[in-house]
Amino acid sequence: MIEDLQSLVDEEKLYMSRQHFMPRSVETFNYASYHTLDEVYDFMDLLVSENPELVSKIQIGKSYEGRPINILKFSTGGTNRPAIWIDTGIHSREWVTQASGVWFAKKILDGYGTDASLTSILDKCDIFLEIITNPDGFAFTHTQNRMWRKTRSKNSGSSCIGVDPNRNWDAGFGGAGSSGSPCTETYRGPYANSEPEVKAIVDFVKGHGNIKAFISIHSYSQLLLYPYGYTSKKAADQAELDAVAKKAVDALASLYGTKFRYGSIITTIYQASGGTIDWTYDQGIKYSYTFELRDTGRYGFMLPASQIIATAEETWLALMVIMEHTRDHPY
Ligand code: BHK
Ligand code: ZN
Repeated sequence: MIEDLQSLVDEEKLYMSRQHFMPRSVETFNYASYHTLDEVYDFMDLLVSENPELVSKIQIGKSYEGRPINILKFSTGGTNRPAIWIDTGIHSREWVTQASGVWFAKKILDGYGTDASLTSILDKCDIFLEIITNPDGFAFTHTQNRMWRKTRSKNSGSSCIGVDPNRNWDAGFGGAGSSGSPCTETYRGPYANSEPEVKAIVDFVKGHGNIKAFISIHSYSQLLLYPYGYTSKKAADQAELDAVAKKAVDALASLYGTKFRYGSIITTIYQASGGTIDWTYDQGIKYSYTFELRDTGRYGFMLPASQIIATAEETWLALMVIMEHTRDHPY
């Protein structure tokens, strides 16, 4: 098993080393490869410099180790329009999610003015895209440990590093389905929002006040989940969330036949407290969803780069269903 992981890590490194050239434009960027943090940050700058009328970059905070936390804003005008949020890579080892995030950025760019549905979404709503939600963890997966999931903050009284950023939100914080032990993968942290990577989003969401859909993208397991994870209480909007999820997974499967299960977090996987979308839902963001992208375990977090584009393409169809529903159901 360890030998198998090591050979996959080596293969992935070798493949990436052949793709490590600085693209001159978003046209020549290699969307079919995994990229380092610097490469993705350079991609964001290229995207903005080539398309300043549609895309801007906002630094919403700094990571524990001082890296900028950047989001892309896609906007065709207006003031504080209803907005759709998409984040990828809050768990750093889930590389197909950040790679899909890059692909989504290109898809949004190309689709505005050519794809009627996306154009109508962007004529009413802004889209915020946070591709590297955990920059310290992501850098660490490239340099030290490909399987790193958490942040990289120091824990007082322990030599173990990091907090699970999907247990650190102020929604049932500290409850069942999270750990109080710093050495575990689901360590919740000393208090809610202790992680600057989480606090940056919390401050942005509260400051914005008009985010209507919040989609947090993980891998793997092929699931589309909605609240709650911290309680077995049903979300007030369960029927609507479930109907939209069914439509979204059907759209996803229509491309390559990839099957996603869907349902509430607690009934579909397990109880988990302090999770992202439970917090956003309790803030009043009705269309709060989490995806778990490919695969179901054959490669897991080591999904081959050859599957990046197909994964992003099929996920995009599901995202469009959620975004269209958001556009058509103002609240
Ligand atoms: C998703 C949403 C909310 C709470 C938990 C989950 C499952 C997720 C996790 O945090 O335990 C599984 C995971 O990272 C793999 O992406
Ligand atoms: Zn995850």
